[in-house]
Amino acid sequence: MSRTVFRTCTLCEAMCGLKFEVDGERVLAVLPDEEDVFSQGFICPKGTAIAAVHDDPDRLRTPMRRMASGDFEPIGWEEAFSLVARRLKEIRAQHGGDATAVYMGNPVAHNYGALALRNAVFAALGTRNCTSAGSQDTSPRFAVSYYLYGASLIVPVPDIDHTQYFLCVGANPRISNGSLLAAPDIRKRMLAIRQRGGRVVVVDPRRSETAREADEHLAILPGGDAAFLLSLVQVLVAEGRIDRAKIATLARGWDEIERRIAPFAPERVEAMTGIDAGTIRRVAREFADAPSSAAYSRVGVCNNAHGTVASLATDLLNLAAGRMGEVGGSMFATPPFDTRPILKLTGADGHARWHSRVRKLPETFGDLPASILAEEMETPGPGQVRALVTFAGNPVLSTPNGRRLDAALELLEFMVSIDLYINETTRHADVILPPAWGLAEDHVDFINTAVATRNTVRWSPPVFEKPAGSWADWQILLELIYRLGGGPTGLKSLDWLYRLGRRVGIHWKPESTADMLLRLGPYGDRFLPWSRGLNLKKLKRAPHGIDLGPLRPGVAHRILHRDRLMHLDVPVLLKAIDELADSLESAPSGDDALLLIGRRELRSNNSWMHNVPELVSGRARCVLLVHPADAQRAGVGDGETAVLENHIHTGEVTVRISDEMRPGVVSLPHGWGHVASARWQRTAGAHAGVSINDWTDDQRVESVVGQSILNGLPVRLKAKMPDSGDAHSASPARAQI
Ligand SMILES: Nc1nc2c(c(=O)[nH]1)N[C@H]1C(S)=C(S)[C@@H](COP(=O)(O)OP(=O)(O)OC[C@H]3O[C@@H](n4cnc5c(=O)[nH]c(N)nc54)[C@H](O)[C@@H]3O)O[C@H]1N2
Ligand SMILES: Nc1nc2c(c(=O)[nH]1)N[C@H]1C(S)=C(S)[C@@H](COP(=O)(O)OP(=O)(O)OC[C@H]3O[C@@H](n4cnc5c(=O)[nH]c(N)nc54)[C@H](O)[C@@H]3O)O[C@H]1N2
Ligand code: SF4
Ligand SMILES: [Mo]
Repeated sequence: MSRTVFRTCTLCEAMCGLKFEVDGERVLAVLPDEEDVFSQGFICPKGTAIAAVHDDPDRLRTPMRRMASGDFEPIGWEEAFSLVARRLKEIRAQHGGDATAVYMGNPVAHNYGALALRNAVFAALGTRNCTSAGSQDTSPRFAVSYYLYGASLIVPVPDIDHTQYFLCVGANPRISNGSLLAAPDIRKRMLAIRQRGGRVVVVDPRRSETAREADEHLAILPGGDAAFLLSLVQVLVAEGRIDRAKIATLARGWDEIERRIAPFAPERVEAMTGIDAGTIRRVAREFADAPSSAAYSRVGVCNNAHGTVASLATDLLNLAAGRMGEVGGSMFATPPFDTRPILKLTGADGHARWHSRVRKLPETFGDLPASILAEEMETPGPGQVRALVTFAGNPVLSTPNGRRLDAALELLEFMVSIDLYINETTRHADVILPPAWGLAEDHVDFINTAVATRNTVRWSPPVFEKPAGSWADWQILLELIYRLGGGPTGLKSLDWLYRLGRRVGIHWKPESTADMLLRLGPYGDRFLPWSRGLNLKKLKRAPHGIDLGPLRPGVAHRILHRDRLMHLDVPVLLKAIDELADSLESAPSGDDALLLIGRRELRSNNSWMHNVPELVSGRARCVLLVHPADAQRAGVGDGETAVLENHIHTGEVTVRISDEMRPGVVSLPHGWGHVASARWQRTAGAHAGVSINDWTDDQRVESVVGQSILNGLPVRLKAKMPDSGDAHSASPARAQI
């Protein structure tokens, strides 16, 4: 008998409501949930493809152990857990906690059980060598938020549903469906801005899908955004368009900013931005004169040179133009789960409280930059990384100089991965522990509701019952934590209680944490039986979610600093502005060099889901977009295989000639390069593509947070000579344990 289950999509930040038609263990259809309070019937092709991941025969269903041949054999859960716990404990006893590193990938952000245990994992391992996808996409934003507002997760959201002027910098929400901007069907929302007489301006070296539908596209030079945004602020200051009294009610330290940005006159940033001074002045005036306006910058800016200053400058522009906390401006969500107190309690939040051993790069929000992994494994000495735990990540494809990491993983004494697939990274693991995965789990969103364009909350039940004998992600993590001597909070003062409880059959569940956060949050019942506020039980009775209203105006209500002001007088940020001012005249590229940037494709989800036939069928997507003039200079034609080279790597790419590129800039999507995992993911292997991170440089990091610089990398493009190019060779297998 078929049944219907409503569930939020966990693949990206848009949180679309899905409607699953299910018969037994089979998904008959995945449709949009027309009644979802947030997405109101929108979904993208990836949402539908969830069913194919569920049915994928290549998805792992039992723990796997790597053999000396490099192939895998299935093993039982008890054997797997005891092997993993024994090896991790041995390495900790012999070499200390920091000898084990952790990498947590993007899907953790959509996995509340794993998020709740994140710090407990680090504490149980006793390591500070924690890394994540954050250093490829968000660390600059987190650090800026931490300093300005007092918590990394306080991120302003452009109020796109009410704005009359949307300045979108280094983001392609038409394809990505927004990042740190949860807004399903962004295309419709952007069209609506134009329909109500507003203006959309997109700043991107490529005329992206989003730029194509904007009023104006500014083809900036890669890495020019920080200078561009500060120059807009400088124009507002120089033209006397600043309301200092108003700013003083919201922020402290504005004077320092004004002094620091004086060098960023439009004429002086032309070389770095590739945008003429007249245009910069005009955009600044338009932004200030519009009835409402919101500036937003994202991944193309964050994972670039000066990503922290650019993220800061985005907020400064909104503040300078009087748009901070205003309807139609840059606002703050009031999320139902207020995680800030927990993050404070567990010491998870902060910046530069410790540094990496080899390169001394700082921690951000508890994570070190992932680009340290290879060198920490290769460099001998106390604290050398000898073991790795990966959770839902694929750093060989997603972090810079992936091939170096690919080789370094073979130096490890032990590696365990918690993942659905054998991929380019997990193929190195001694043991892979596969979760029963999302559809067999309940779900609430802990993070993305904090960056949504409207306040909502929704509970998702599992679509299927968890198969007997299978483990959820959080159960796997918790089992490992207990076996390593820890507990679910990561705090010694509390964990002994949970350990005691477990012995008498009382178990920690992420659901209880969700219930507590909801009840203590801004809409909660505070545990008062007569309250009309929310608790999980009430939430479960609303299958399409509960609408909690529009974003609330004002800034102070979200700031954690005691004085409720934005703090702009932050030495590390001010110094970074000064350093940028000193480098304004330096040209970003060499003579014959092209600058390589990345992109996302609609039917792609970072490095995974390429094993879903519907998502990889048709025209090849892993192609290098090259401007016609650059292609002609290199002597390469459309559809041809050419050679891309730089100081890190030389390899082949398929060229697509396109005038959507700024001349001198070429674009390759990330997350491809599946030759090494073709044995285990057959469809992905047949559409392998190449990894952009074979060319990116792990030593090239932004100065404040050590964020990977993944965009704007100098490369040379050449026609293919007979015999050139290479293949992704499989690394030798580590000895069996
Ligand atoms: N050059 C360049 N590199 C980039 C980027 C770029 O723009 N340019 N973007 C960066 C960005 S923004 C990100 S977020 C990273 C992403 O890179 P990563 O975070 O390293 O990983 P993903 O490619 O998202 O792979 C996710 C893995 O999790 C597994 N998985 C999926 N769902 C689950 C689950 O529920 N449980 C478990 N245990 N596993 C699961 C999948 O099988 C897959 O192996 O890439 C970054 N890399
Ligand atoms: N379809 C799809 N959706 C996704 C994902 C996916 O893989 N596929 N991944 C999800 C994840 S993990 C994230 S973090 C979000 C990211 O979502 P977004 O932040 O929207 O990131 P991208 O789509 O990579 O768009 C970045 C844009 O920046 C441009 N760019 C590159 N360099 C520069 C530069 O120097 N300056 C400027 N101004 N622009 C530059 C690129 O050309 C590109 O158009 O998307 C999420 N959604
Ligand atoms: S836009 Fe994102 S959340 Fe919505 S269906 Fe697609 S992948 Fe899922
Ligand atoms: Mo990301």
